[in-house]
Amino acid sequence: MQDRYAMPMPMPMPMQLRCGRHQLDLSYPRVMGILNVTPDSFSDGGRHNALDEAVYRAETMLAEGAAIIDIGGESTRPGASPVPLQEELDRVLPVVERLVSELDALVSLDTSRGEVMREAASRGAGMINDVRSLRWPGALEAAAMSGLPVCVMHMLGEPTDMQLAPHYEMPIEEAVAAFLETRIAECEAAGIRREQLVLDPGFGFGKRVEHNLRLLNRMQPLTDFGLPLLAGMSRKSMIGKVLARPVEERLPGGLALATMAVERGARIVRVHDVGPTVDAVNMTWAVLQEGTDA
Ligand code: 9MG
Repeated sequence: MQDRYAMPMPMPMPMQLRCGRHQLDLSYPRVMGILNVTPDSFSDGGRHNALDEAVYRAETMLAEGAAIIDIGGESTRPGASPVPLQEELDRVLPVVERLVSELDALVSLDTSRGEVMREAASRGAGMINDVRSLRWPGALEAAAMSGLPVCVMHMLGEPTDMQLAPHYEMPIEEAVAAFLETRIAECEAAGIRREQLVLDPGFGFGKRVEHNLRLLNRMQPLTDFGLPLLAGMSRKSMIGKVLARPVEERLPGGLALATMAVERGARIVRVHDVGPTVDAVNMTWAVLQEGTDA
Protein backbone atom coordinates (compact mmCIF):
# COMPACT_ATOMS: atom_id res chain seq x y z
CA MET A 1 0.00 0.00 0.00
CA GLN A 2 1.19 3.51 -0.79
CA ASP A 3 2.25 5.73 2.09
CA ARG A 4 -0.42 8.47 2.25
CA TYR A 5 2.14 11.15 2.92
CA ALA A 6 4.95 9.84 0.73
CA MET A 7 6.56 12.58 -1.32
CA PRO A 8 6.08 12.42 -5.08
CA MET A 9 9.12 11.69 -7.26
CA PRO A 10 11.28 14.81 -7.40
CA MET A 11 10.39 17.00 -10.39
CA PRO A 12 12.47 19.71 -12.01
CA MET A 13 11.56 23.13 -10.65
CA PRO A 14 10.38 25.90 -12.99
CA MET A 15 13.23 28.42 -13.04
CA GLN A 16 11.08 31.26 -14.34
CA LEU A 17 7.75 32.52 -13.06
CA ARG A 18 5.56 34.41 -15.50
CA CYS A 19 4.29 37.35 -13.42
CA GLY A 20 2.20 39.40 -15.85
CA ARG A 21 4.61 41.82 -17.58
CA HIS A 22 7.48 40.58 -15.44
CA GLN A 23 9.48 37.39 -15.65
CA LEU A 24 10.87 36.30 -12.27
CA ASP A 25 14.14 34.40 -12.53
CA LEU A 26 14.28 31.82 -9.75
CA SER A 27 17.47 30.12 -10.85
CA TYR A 28 18.87 31.76 -7.68
CA PRO A 29 17.18 32.84 -4.43
CA ARG A 30 15.29 36.13 -4.43
CA VAL A 31 14.11 38.47 -1.72
CA MET A 32 10.49 39.59 -1.33
CA GLY A 33 10.14 42.86 0.59
CA ILE A 34 7.18 43.24 2.95
CA LEU A 35 5.02 46.35 2.52
CA ASN A 36 2.21 46.39 5.05
CA VAL A 37 -0.37 49.08 4.37
CA THR A 38 -2.39 48.71 7.53
CA PRO A 39 -3.21 51.94 9.43
CA ASP A 40 -0.49 51.33 12.06
CA SER A 41 2.22 50.86 9.38
CA PHE A 42 2.67 54.49 8.34
CA SER A 43 2.37 58.03 9.66
CA ASP A 44 -0.96 59.27 10.91
CA GLY A 45 -0.76 62.28 8.60
CA GLY A 46 -3.63 61.10 6.40
CA ARG A 47 -3.98 58.83 3.39
CA HIS A 48 -1.80 60.88 1.03
CA ASN A 49 1.16 60.92 3.37
CA ALA A 50 0.77 57.23 4.04
CA LEU A 51 0.67 56.52 0.32
CA ASP A 52 3.84 58.54 -0.32
CA GLU A 53 5.56 56.77 2.54
CA ALA A 54 4.57 53.38 1.18
CA VAL A 55 5.95 54.26 -2.25
CA TYR A 56 9.17 55.54 -0.69
CA ARG A 57 9.59 52.38 1.37
CA ALA A 58 9.03 50.20 -1.70
CA GLU A 59 11.55 52.25 -3.66
CA THR A 60 14.10 51.75 -0.89
CA MET A 61 13.50 48.01 -0.79
CA LEU A 62 13.90 47.77 -4.58
CA ALA A 63 17.16 49.74 -4.40
CA GLU A 64 18.35 47.30 -1.73
CA GLY A 65 17.74 44.39 -4.06
CA ALA A 66 14.16 43.21 -3.49
CA ALA A 67 12.83 41.34 -6.53
CA ILE A 68 9.21 41.47 -5.36
CA ILE A 69 7.21 43.85 -3.18
CA ASP A 70 4.48 42.07 -1.21
CA ILE A 71 1.63 44.47 -0.41
CA GLY A 72 -0.77 43.55 2.37
CA GLY A 73 -3.79 45.49 3.61
CA GLU A 74 -4.98 42.95 6.17
CA SER A 75 -2.92 42.00 9.20
CA THR A 76 -2.42 38.24 9.41
CA ARG A 77 -0.64 38.40 12.77
CA PRO A 78 -1.87 36.02 15.46
CA GLY A 79 -5.14 37.36 16.88
CA ALA A 80 -5.86 39.70 13.92
CA SER A 81 -9.37 39.83 12.41
CA PRO A 82 -10.12 40.35 8.69
CA VAL A 83 -10.90 43.92 7.60
CA PRO A 84 -14.00 44.80 5.52
CA LEU A 85 -13.54 44.27 1.78
CA GLN A 86 -13.83 47.96 0.85
CA GLU A 87 -11.27 48.91 3.46
CA GLU A 88 -8.81 46.37 2.08
CA LEU A 89 -9.38 47.60 -1.48
CA ASP A 90 -8.92 51.24 -0.41
CA ARG A 91 -5.67 50.41 1.36
CA VAL A 92 -3.95 48.34 -1.29
CA LEU A 93 -5.12 49.46 -4.74
CA PRO A 94 -3.62 52.99 -4.73
CA VAL A 95 -0.30 51.48 -3.64
CA VAL A 96 -0.41 48.83 -6.38
CA GLU A 97 -1.15 51.51 -8.97
CA ARG A 98 1.74 53.71 -7.93
CA LEU A 99 4.32 50.95 -7.55
CA VAL A 100 3.41 49.62 -10.99
CA SER A 101 3.25 52.96 -12.80
CA GLU A 102 6.08 54.83 -11.04
CA LEU A 103 8.53 52.05 -10.14
CA ASP A 104 7.60 49.30 -12.62
CA ALA A 105 7.79 47.00 -9.59
CA LEU A 106 6.89 43.33 -9.53
CA VAL A 107 4.08 43.55 -7.00
CA SER A 108 2.65 40.63 -5.11
CA LEU A 109 -0.71 40.97 -3.39
CA ASP A 110 -1.03 39.47 0.08
CA THR A 111 -4.77 38.82 0.14
CA SER A 112 -7.35 36.04 0.48
CA ARG A 113 -10.15 37.83 -1.36
CA GLY A 114 -11.02 37.12 -4.97
CA GLU A 115 -12.23 40.70 -5.49
CA VAL A 116 -8.92 42.13 -4.31
CA MET A 117 -6.99 39.68 -6.52
CA ARG A 118 -9.06 40.70 -9.56
CA GLU A 119 -8.76 44.44 -8.97
CA ALA A 120 -5.04 44.25 -8.21
CA ALA A 121 -4.36 42.08 -11.27
CA SER A 122 -6.18 44.56 -13.50
CA ARG A 123 -3.88 47.29 -12.12
CA GLY A 124 -0.71 45.36 -12.95
CA ALA A 125 0.03 43.21 -9.88
CA GLY A 126 2.22 40.27 -10.86
CA MET A 127 1.67 37.67 -8.16
CA ILE A 128 -0.83 36.50 -5.53
CA ASN A 129 0.27 35.59 -2.02
CA ASP A 130 -2.59 34.00 -0.11
CA VAL A 131 -1.94 32.76 3.42
CA ARG A 132 -5.29 30.93 3.17
CA SER A 133 -4.21 29.13 -0.01
CA LEU A 134 -7.25 30.21 -2.06
CA ARG A 135 -9.70 28.56 0.34
CA TRP A 136 -12.01 31.59 0.68
CA PRO A 137 -15.04 31.61 -1.66
CA GLY A 138 -14.20 32.96 -5.11
CA ALA A 139 -10.42 33.06 -4.56
CA LEU A 140 -9.56 29.98 -6.66
CA GLU A 141 -11.58 31.28 -9.59
CA ALA A 142 -10.16 34.80 -9.38
CA ALA A 143 -6.59 33.53 -9.16
CA ALA A 144 -7.14 31.19 -12.11
CA MET A 145 -8.66 34.00 -14.19
CA SER A 146 -5.72 36.30 -13.45
CA GLY A 147 -3.17 33.83 -14.83
CA LEU A 148 -0.75 35.10 -12.17
CA PRO A 149 1.51 32.91 -10.05
CA VAL A 150 0.12 32.06 -6.63
CA CYS A 151 1.93 31.38 -3.38
CA VAL A 152 -0.03 28.73 -1.48
CA MET A 153 0.82 28.52 2.20
CA HIS A 154 0.15 26.08 5.00
CA MET A 155 -1.88 27.45 7.89
CA LEU A 156 -3.70 25.60 10.66
CA GLY A 157 -6.79 27.58 11.69
CA GLU A 158 -7.22 31.29 11.06
CA PRO A 159 -5.10 34.23 12.25
CA THR A 160 -7.73 34.94 14.94
CA ASP A 161 -7.19 31.56 16.65
CA MET A 162 -4.21 29.84 15.02
CA GLN A 163 -1.77 30.35 17.89
CA LEU A 164 -4.14 29.43 20.73
CA ALA A 165 -3.17 25.75 20.96
CA PRO A 166 -1.81 24.41 17.66
CA HIS A 167 -1.77 20.62 17.66
CA TYR A 168 -0.88 18.06 14.98
CA GLU A 169 -1.71 14.37 14.86
CA MET A 170 1.38 13.65 12.79
CA PRO A 171 4.85 15.13 12.37
CA ILE A 172 4.50 18.74 11.28
CA GLU A 173 6.45 18.23 8.02
CA GLU A 174 4.04 15.47 6.98
CA ALA A 175 1.00 17.59 7.81
CA VAL A 176 2.41 20.47 5.77
CA ALA A 177 3.32 18.24 2.80
CA ALA A 178 -0.13 16.59 2.80
CA PHE A 179 -1.86 19.98 2.96
CA LEU A 180 0.21 21.43 0.12
CA GLU A 181 -0.37 18.34 -2.01
CA THR A 182 -4.13 18.82 -1.65
CA ARG A 183 -3.91 22.55 -2.41
CA ILE A 184 -1.80 21.91 -5.53
CA ALA A 185 -4.44 19.44 -6.78
CA GLU A 186 -7.28 21.92 -6.11
CA CYS A 187 -5.44 24.74 -7.82
CA GLU A 188 -4.75 22.60 -10.86
CA ALA A 189 -8.38 21.43 -10.95
CA ALA A 190 -9.46 25.10 -10.97
CA GLY A 191 -7.25 25.80 -13.98
CA ILE A 192 -4.14 27.25 -12.34
CA ARG A 193 -1.07 25.90 -14.08
CA ARG A 194 1.14 23.88 -11.78
CA GLU A 195 4.23 25.79 -12.90
CA GLN A 196 2.59 29.00 -11.67
CA LEU A 197 2.53 27.77 -8.05
CA VAL A 198 4.94 28.64 -5.25
CA LEU A 199 4.78 26.66 -1.98
CA ASP A 200 5.20 27.99 1.54
CA PRO A 201 5.41 25.95 4.78
CA GLY A 202 3.79 28.86 6.63
CA PHE A 203 6.18 29.48 9.51
CA GLY A 204 4.27 30.87 12.48
CA PHE A 205 0.82 30.08 11.12
CA GLY A 206 -0.74 27.64 13.58
CA LYS A 207 2.63 26.40 14.80
CA ARG A 208 4.46 26.37 18.12
CA VAL A 209 8.15 27.29 18.24
CA GLU A 210 9.07 23.59 18.26
CA HIS A 211 6.95 23.06 15.13
CA ASN A 212 8.68 25.95 13.36
CA LEU A 213 12.18 24.76 14.24
CA ARG A 214 11.44 21.19 13.21
CA LEU A 215 9.79 22.32 9.97
CA LEU A 216 12.77 24.45 8.99
CA ASN A 217 15.09 21.52 9.64
CA ARG A 218 12.90 19.27 7.48
CA MET A 219 11.98 21.70 4.74
CA GLN A 220 14.22 20.29 2.01
CA PRO A 221 11.86 17.39 1.05
CA LEU A 222 9.20 19.96 0.08
CA THR A 223 11.41 20.75 -2.93
CA ASP A 224 10.40 17.31 -4.25
CA PHE A 225 7.10 18.84 -5.40
CA GLY A 226 9.23 20.47 -8.07
CA LEU A 227 7.91 23.95 -7.24
CA PRO A 228 9.72 26.98 -5.83
CA LEU A 229 9.58 27.35 -2.04
CA LEU A 230 8.95 30.61 -0.23
CA ALA A 231 9.86 31.08 3.44
CA GLY A 232 8.77 33.91 5.70
CA MET A 233 10.25 34.13 9.20
CA SER A 234 11.31 37.77 9.37
CA ARG A 235 10.80 39.28 12.86
CA LYS A 236 8.42 36.45 13.82
CA SER A 237 7.78 35.35 17.37
CA MET A 238 9.82 32.16 16.91
CA ILE A 239 12.88 34.45 16.94
CA GLY A 240 11.54 36.42 19.88
CA LYS A 241 10.91 33.25 21.87
CA VAL A 242 14.24 31.53 21.17
CA LEU A 243 16.41 34.63 21.63
CA ALA A 244 14.21 36.60 24.04
CA ARG A 245 14.34 39.62 21.73
CA PRO A 246 11.66 42.26 21.10
CA VAL A 247 10.53 42.68 17.52
CA GLU A 248 12.99 45.49 16.73
CA GLU A 249 15.98 43.32 17.74
CA ARG A 250 15.24 40.25 15.64
CA LEU A 251 17.34 40.97 12.55
CA PRO A 252 20.34 38.71 13.38
CA GLY A 253 17.99 35.83 14.17
CA GLY A 254 16.06 36.53 10.97
CA LEU A 255 19.23 36.49 8.87
CA ALA A 256 20.21 33.12 10.33
CA LEU A 257 16.78 31.74 9.47
CA ALA A 258 16.77 33.19 5.94
CA THR A 259 20.19 31.64 5.34
CA MET A 260 19.04 28.26 6.60
CA ALA A 261 15.88 28.42 4.50
CA VAL A 262 17.92 29.06 1.34
CA GLU A 263 20.28 26.24 2.27
CA ARG A 264 17.20 23.98 2.54
CA GLY A 265 15.82 24.96 -0.85
CA ALA A 266 13.88 28.24 -0.49
CA ARG A 267 14.01 30.37 -3.65
CA ILE A 268 12.08 33.31 -2.20
CA VAL A 269 12.48 34.73 1.30
CA ARG A 270 9.88 37.21 2.52
CA VAL A 271 11.42 39.84 4.81
CA HIS A 272 11.19 43.32 6.29
CA ASP A 273 14.95 44.04 6.22
CA VAL A 274 15.78 43.69 2.54
CA GLY A 275 19.37 44.98 2.30
CA PRO A 276 20.96 42.75 4.96
CA THR A 277 18.92 39.76 3.78
CA VAL A 278 20.04 40.18 0.17
CA ASP A 279 23.67 40.03 1.35
CA ALA A 280 23.03 37.02 3.59
CA VAL A 281 21.18 35.16 0.85
CA ASN A 282 23.75 35.97 -1.85
CA MET A 283 26.59 34.85 0.40
CA THR A 284 24.79 31.61 1.19
CA TRP A 285 24.14 31.03 -2.49
CA ALA A 286 27.80 31.60 -3.40
CA VAL A 287 28.78 28.85 -0.96
CA LEU A 288 26.07 26.51 -2.23
CA GLN A 289 27.13 27.07 -5.84
CA GLU A 290 30.81 26.53 -5.15
CA GLY A 291 32.12 23.66 -7.24
CA THR A 292 29.04 23.51 -9.51
CA ASP A 293 29.10 24.55 -13.17
CA ALA A 294 26.54 27.33 -12.61
C1 9MG B 1 1.50 37.59 4.69
N1 9MG B 1 2.47 36.72 5.32
C2 9MG B 1 2.92 36.81 6.60
N2 9MG B 1 3.81 35.83 6.85
C3 9MG B 1 3.91 35.11 5.69
C4 9MG B 1 4.66 33.99 5.32
O1 9MG B 1 5.44 33.35 6.17
N3 9MG B 1 4.53 33.53 4.06
C5 9MG B 1 3.71 34.15 3.17
N4 9MG B 1 3.63 33.64 1.93
N5 9MG B 1 2.97 35.23 3.48
C6 9MG B 1 3.08 35.70 4.72
